Order: sequence, then structure tokens, then C-alpha cells
Amino acid sequence: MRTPTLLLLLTLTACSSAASNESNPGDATPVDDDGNPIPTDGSPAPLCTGVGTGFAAAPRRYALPAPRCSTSFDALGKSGSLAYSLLDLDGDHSTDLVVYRDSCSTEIGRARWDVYAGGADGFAAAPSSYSLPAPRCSTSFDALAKSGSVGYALLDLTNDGRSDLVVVRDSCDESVGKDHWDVYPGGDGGFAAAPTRYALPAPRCNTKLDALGKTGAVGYTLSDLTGDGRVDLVVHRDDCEAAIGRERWDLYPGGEGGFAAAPAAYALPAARCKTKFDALGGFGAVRFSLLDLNADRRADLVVYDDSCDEEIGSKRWDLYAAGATGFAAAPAPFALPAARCGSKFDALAKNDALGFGLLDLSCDRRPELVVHEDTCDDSVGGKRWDVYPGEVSGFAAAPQSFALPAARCRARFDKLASGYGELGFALLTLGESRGRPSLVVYEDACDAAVGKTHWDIYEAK
Ligand SMILES: [Ca+2]
Ligand SMILES: [Ca+2]
Ligand SMILES: [Ca+2]
Ligand SMILES: [Ca+2]
Repeated sequence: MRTPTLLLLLTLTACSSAASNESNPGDATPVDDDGNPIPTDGSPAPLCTGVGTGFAAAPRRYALPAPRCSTSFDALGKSGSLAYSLLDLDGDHSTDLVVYRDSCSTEIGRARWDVYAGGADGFAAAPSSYSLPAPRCSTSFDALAKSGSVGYALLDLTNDGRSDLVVVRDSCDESVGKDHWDVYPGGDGGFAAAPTRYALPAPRCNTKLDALGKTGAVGYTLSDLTGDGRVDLVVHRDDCEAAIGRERWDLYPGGEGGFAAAPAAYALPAARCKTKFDALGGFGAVRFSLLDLNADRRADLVVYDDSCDEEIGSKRWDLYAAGATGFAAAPAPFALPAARCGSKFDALAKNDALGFGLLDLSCDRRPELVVHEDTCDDSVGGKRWDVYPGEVSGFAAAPQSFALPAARCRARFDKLASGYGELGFALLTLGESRGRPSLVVYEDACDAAVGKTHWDIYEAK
């Protein structure tokens, strides 16, 4: 499965919106167990406020199921004789451990997946069964996604917070990917046995919409530009229609029974530095990304590097906020901290002399800029990370210190995640988290019990 680290982090660490709406009627300002205010207007309580002070110095244990088919759960996911992944399959905002293939049990991946529900202190010791639709076109659902003769992936198209199994192509049924996708909604105990249709727009420029995204003569992606929680189908390039990517994107809003049949024009800013916005932007003279920087749930167009404008990446990013009918025609400046150790913030993440990434540590959906390594300052990545809080018009100019646990097994916590070497760790929200991601050690060459009986969790405070 293709899972870039940053995407994984952003996906797994997005602050959960689950909230205990318990209030204390007598208090002027009700607070939760951690002293964080609880709103009284019925809106979901933020699970944390402010970026916090750091990770706990000592870990607590998060229990693992016993190894199965001779395989320990000492990774965030595996794809060998036992294949599993971390996933919130039941939509309760806690991450579950999902086994989708097991060479010791042919039922897994053919009739069902096994789900070890994530709880406060660990994953359930015994799995519950999550039923699968019958294989289609001789293809079993023994992976989270496939792109062969049957193409499918997990995606919440019913907008209930649960992942649905979405078949986007089926070489035994030409209509799939041509006028509809087949959706097996996720429910209690499994995916529906029979699919429902999710309507697709007609093919464009001889290109069928039989994948979750494409690049080529027609380039499209899935992103929520309408801000209603449902993914929309966004065509950013069409070789049969020159205005696409130059003046506008075509937006097919996602609805209950499918994407709209006809597109709405979604306005683009003018080209800059001779670069059109006809791609998704991680390369070339102008580098940009779709990222919700202003926390309104619409993905904004964020330019973080522009070879025609020195200030981009050194003083500011340019934010073209997403609106109802398009991106803002003119950008708003989004302030950046000064370069550190000779390295500018002209990317969303780097792992060089300066290592940084984006992470929401304050549960407000705005990402913070987190410097986790700085070769000019040894204590960054050793004793602390430097966090520049995300604010309305930019990242704070000065960082806040975010404490780190001591190095273990000779490995420092100088990355947001590491799957190599002596120590495997990542940032995850597990169980009854307050919302900030915890630092989770899932493998430790110096401690064989880690990854066998438990993971170690350093909670963010
Ligand atoms: Ca769903
Ligand atoms: Ca939408
Ligand atoms: Ca936005
Ligand atoms: Ca934030």
C-alpha cells in the first residue's frame, strides 16, 4: 500500500472530534479531567487546547493481542503471511488493529477481517469478526486496497464516519468505473453483502473515472472542496479542455447517491511564475499543495515555494483560501518563522539538516510547524521539539518547547516517525486519547517485549 509518511501522520494524528460532552452545571467554566474547558453551547468539546508542553517522560503500556501465525504486532502494519493495518474501521474515533490476511486462516480476507478494537489500555485480546462481501471477479478483499483487475479502496462515501469498501473498477463488469462505483457500506460487524451504486459523471476526454485519482490526459483527485465532509471529485487537468487547470477546475460534488452528473466551475488563481495550477503541485517552479490551513474543512491551495519569489518559503507561504466557488483570486500571506540552521521552510516537511513537519498539536485542526531535528542545536530531537503554533495568519514567529522522552536503545526522537533502525515509533492517537497524538514505540531492539506484549505510549501533555 502506498502510504507516504506525512500523509500517514496527518491522517492518523488528526485530532479526533469525539468528545465527552459531560458538563458540570454548577461551574462557570466547566473543565474536563485535564483542566481543559468544555463548551456549553453543544458544540463538540475540543480534546485539548494549546500545543501542550511535551510528551510524558515515562511510557505507559498499551496491550497487544498475542502474536498470530507466528507474527508479532511489532509494526504499524505488515503485508506478509500476516497482513494487518491500523484503521478506525468502526468510526468510533479510536484506532483498531485490523487483520486482513492470515496465511494460517483462509477465512481471513475471503469471508472476514479480524478487528482488535482499540481501547484505553490496549487492543482487545480477542478479535471480533468483520464480514466481507464475496470475492468479485476472482479477487478477494484480502488487502485494504487493490489496483489490479478489480480496483478498490476504503473510503467513507456514505458520510457516516465509517470506512466503506469502494470498488472503482472490475474487469468482469465494464459498467463499474464507467457510470458508477460499487459501494459496500461499512456497518456493525461488517461491510454490506451487496453493493449500492454510487453514480459517476460520464468519462471525459476518453478517460474513465475508474480509479480514486489519475494523472495524464485527465487528471483528477478526490478532495472535499465543498466542506461538507464528503469527498468531491475534482478534475484539475483535461487535455480536451484547455481552461481546466488554467482558469478553473471542474468540481463534481459528492452527494448521497453519487457525484453530481455535471461539474461546477471552481475558479483558480492566475498562473504564477509561468506555472498553471493544472496538477497537484509537489514539483516544478511553483510548488504547492492542497491543505486546509484555515481550519474550515475545505482544502486550500497553499504555495510554499516559488522560484520567481524569494519570499515564498523564507518569509511566508501564499494561501489561496478555498471558497464556495473557487480559490481566492489573490493569496493571503501566511507568515513563516525565520530560516534555521541555513534551512528555509520552503516545503511541508523536510528531513535534512533541519527536520520539520506539520502536525496539529492543539486540536483546532490548524497544523503546527514542528521542528524535530536541527543539526545546529543538538537539544532539538534530544530534549525537545520546537513547535511554532499555527495561527490565523501564519505560524508563530517564536517556537514553544515540546519536551521529549530520553533517547532509548541509542535512538533519539528526532523524527516524527521512524521505521528503521533500533527503534520503531510514530505519532498516533490510540484509545482514550485527549486528542493530541502520543509518541508510540512499537519496536525496540533493546526490549523484546515491545511489539510482542505491548507498545509503549508517551502521552502528550
Ligand atoms: Ca461510511
Ligand atoms: Ca464535499
Ligand atoms: Ca480551508
Ligand atoms: Ca493546531
